[in-house]
Amino acid sequence: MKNIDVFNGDADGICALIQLRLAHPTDSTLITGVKRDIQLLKKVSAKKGDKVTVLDISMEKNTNELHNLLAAGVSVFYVDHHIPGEIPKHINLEVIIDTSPTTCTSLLVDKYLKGKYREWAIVAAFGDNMRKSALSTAKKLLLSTSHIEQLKQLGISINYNGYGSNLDDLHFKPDQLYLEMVKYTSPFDFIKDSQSAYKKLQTGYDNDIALTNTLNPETSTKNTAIYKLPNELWARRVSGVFGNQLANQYPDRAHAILTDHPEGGFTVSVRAPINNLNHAGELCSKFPTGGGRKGAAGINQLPDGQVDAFISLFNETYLL
Ligand SMILES: [Mn+2]
Repeated sequence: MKNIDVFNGDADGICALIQLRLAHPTDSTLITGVKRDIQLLKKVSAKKGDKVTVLDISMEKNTNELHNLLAAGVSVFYVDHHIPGEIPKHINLEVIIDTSPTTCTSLLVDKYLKGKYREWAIVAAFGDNMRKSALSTAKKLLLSTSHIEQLKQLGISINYNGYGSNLDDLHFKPDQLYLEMVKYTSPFDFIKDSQSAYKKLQTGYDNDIALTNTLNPETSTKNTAIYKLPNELWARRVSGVFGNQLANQYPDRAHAILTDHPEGGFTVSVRAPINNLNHAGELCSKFPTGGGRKGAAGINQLPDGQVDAFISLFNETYLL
């Protein structure tokens, strides 16, 4: 019997698996990718009796492969917070899915494990830019403001590390980062350890985010702003966290960040206004390679010819 862990390469996916594997250590095959590489079940080869754990990737985008695994006699444990589509009913499928905009996969795992590795769940909630949920969870642990700030910085930098067109854009491959961090039962030990990956992660984030200071929106209204980022490595890496930063800075405004896609067109990140976490997933799902959650979503490759259509739909959606 083989264990296969399939997880999104962002903070939420990685911290969800850290919690599960600290609680239930086991040898497993790791399958992950850049944050936008979500059709991960395609990469799974499993047979009857194997156990696949799936974290923080949309079931809707993996539905055929999920059906195939179940039909082959594989057991699947699925935890996620993206719009799932139709959830199959199967004796070998255990599902924890909650699409509420105030929860993320790591918070769902935290609940499942009854708070056993809660600090890692807080890191993830900050990574997914769910500040309110992160803070209310941190309150339960009676953490000091400066400790909360450390978990927040870590969450933001792990999330930052997941962005890029391909694995070569990233400072750390997500599976490497997972293996490095799962050695620490507490994220504070990872942060404190001068030999850990933390410093490189933090420096990379600081450098890239500093470069966004000079950017101006391509278009903006009272309710929306659209940024186009230059076709550079730093811009591909920082696009997601830059969107979160704008969302936090202008909580009543919706944001879209467009970066050049290497094969043409654009990669799009959408952030709903923090004060109205709605419609982002729906909006992006109207485009063939789009999807996501109510508060945060994206389009993997928006063809040049559909940019205008996207911009008008985006403005229409959030002018309401
Ligand atoms: Mn997530």
